[in-house]
Amino acid sequence: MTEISHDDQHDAGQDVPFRCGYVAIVGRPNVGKSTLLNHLIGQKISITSRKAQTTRHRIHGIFTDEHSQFVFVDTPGFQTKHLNALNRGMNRVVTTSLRDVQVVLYVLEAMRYDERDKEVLKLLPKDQPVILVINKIDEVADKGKLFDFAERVAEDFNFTSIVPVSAKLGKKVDELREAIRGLLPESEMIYEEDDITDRNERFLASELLREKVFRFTGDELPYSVSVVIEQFKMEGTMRRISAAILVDKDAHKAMLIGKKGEKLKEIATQARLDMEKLFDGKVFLEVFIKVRSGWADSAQMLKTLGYE
Ligand SMILES: Nc1nc2c(ncn2[C@@H]2O[C@H](COP(=O)(O)OP(=O)(O)O)[C@@H](O)[C@H]2O)c(=O)[nH]1
Ligand SMILES: [Mg+2]
Repeated sequence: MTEISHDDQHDAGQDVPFRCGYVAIVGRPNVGKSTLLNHLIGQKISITSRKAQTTRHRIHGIFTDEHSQFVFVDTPGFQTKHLNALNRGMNRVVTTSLRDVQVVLYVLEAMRYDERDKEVLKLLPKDQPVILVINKIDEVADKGKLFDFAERVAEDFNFTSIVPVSAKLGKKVDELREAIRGLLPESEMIYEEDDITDRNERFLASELLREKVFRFTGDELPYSVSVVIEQFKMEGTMRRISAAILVDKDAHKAMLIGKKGEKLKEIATQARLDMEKLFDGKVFLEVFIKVRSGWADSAQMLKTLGYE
């Protein structure tokens, strides 16, 4: 079956060679990498929030069209502070993600370029195309300032091209995809043509729930909150999911539950709606909260929770 559709594609393309490759998205936390990935592939698979440590795992987002397949690699932001076991592990994920990719997107927030961004810049390969992506241009009133900003950053690195975008509004994201396309090597597809990510539904479900925890709680709830899927099964076309949110202290548990349990209810409802959209089917979601102390500092616990 796959063979036949491949041949069809080739005929339609009139000998345009198929291109496919890995595209790493790097930058310090909060510049909008995961938001950009979701818009590049047109589906929400990578969670986003204004909190710094939202993305903890590497995830592939796949976009396939007639002539090319893009495999985007979203990474946790490079952490320069608080080097506990979780953060050290995340930095390792960033560095190893840079190996074996054909194109790098180096993402900055418009008009912000400081030491933390330069730390990331130092890690970038010199022998591969690197595109400077200036994100959040919707927040810049005077667009003329973007030129000076781009020029200043380009003094520090030989970028292949510079593309200003607004990931949140999906502005110029198509232009960015086109800028990347020509840089992909000629190659067969790596994934199936209808794959959108390398992660399974169980993983995606736990991430969507963690996103809601991040979004619906204030800064007083620490970043160490984690989610474990305890049960995931199909009942006909419905997915039945039981999830546990792990927190450090009883006080954190109380914050998550909220007055009369309203906070937890809102978190669970929003997570379920996102899951139903992504999985394109009904979801029954049950959420528990468990208190477990110190997990972000324990290498053993991190392994149990599926961190690399
Ligand atoms: N105004 C604006 N905000 C954005 C844009 N892209 C992302 N954000 C916001 O920036 C925050 C961090 O985004 P996220 O994708 O999680 O950043 P990451 O840590 O680099 O993956 C979130 O609150 C996003 O909504 C953008 O183009 N414009
Ligand atoms: Mg992210």
